Amino acid sequence: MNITEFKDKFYSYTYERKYKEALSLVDNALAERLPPDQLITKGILDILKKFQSYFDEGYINISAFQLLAVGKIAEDSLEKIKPWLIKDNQTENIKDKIVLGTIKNDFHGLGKKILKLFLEMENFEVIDLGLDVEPAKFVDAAQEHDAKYIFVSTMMLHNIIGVKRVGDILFQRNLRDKVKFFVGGAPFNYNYGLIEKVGADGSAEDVYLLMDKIIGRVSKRKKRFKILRRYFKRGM
Ligand code: B12
Repeated sequence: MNITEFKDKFYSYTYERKYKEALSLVDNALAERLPPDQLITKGILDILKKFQSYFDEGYINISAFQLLAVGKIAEDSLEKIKPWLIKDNQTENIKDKIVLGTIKNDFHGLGKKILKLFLEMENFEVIDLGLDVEPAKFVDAAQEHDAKYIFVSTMMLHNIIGVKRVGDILFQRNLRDKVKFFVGGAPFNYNYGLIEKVGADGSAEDVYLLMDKIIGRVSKRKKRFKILRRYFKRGM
């Protein structure tokens, strides 16, 4: 099996809500030594984006129930792939600490899960606060663990107020220069202006762009492509 075949089959199984088949497809792909990071970035992430666009653009009638099934299959597949993502270089020093979570009232956990996997792969220490996190808790955790970054994820526009609150609390506690505040998720991907409005230092549409920002590791070709895509998106 190659990655395209994996993607096609994974799409059919998720679309038809065939949980067991999708999960054993992941097992087979891993057994056949398909690169685990590509199973995520070129497989599962692409499929999620496909469902995302169906939902956003109303191409086909996708129910919340269907999305729940897609979410469950994707989450459990990621868990299966996780142990295969262990870095070759285990001796590399642990990088900075990152406090990560979704903001209060937000239960969209897939993006956060993917970020955590890739950040840990890059040897960052991730303090995962989970879903539905009060704004102050992000700052409390950053102080407690002496974290360099706070990463707040949200998929819903009306939760932006909670995200801004994190920035405000950082400011009130005189931590604004000490802690880097990153935000991400659908609202920021659709409207870049919101990044500044919530007082964040930055955002990223996906894990590659994020890694580029925090450790500067992305190929020049990929970077040019992303910049172009971003340019056209802004123009729309
Ligand atoms: C799947 C999905 C669900 C699933 C979630 C499953 C799960 N386990 O997470 C279920 C069915 C449960 C769900 C529920 C709901 N959903 Co929903 N959902 C989606 C959908 C289709 C895809 C989201 C997703 O998982 N994408 C895949 C992941 C991998 O991508 P991602 O999260 O964007 O993450 C990537 C980047 O954004 C970035 N990133 C993410 N976070 C961060 C953080 C930082 C710091 C950085 C740097 C980067 C970063 O990196 C990630 C990896 O590449 C979106 C559509 C959309 N446009 O996003 C709607 C969407 C987010 N949902 C929406 C809504 C309205 C809801 C519900 C309220 C529906 C309802 N009426 O019940 C509930 C809300 C539940 C709640 N309170 O949280 C709306 C929100 C609209 C708004 N007002 O903003 C959307 C936009 C759909 C729409 N167009 O209307 N949903």
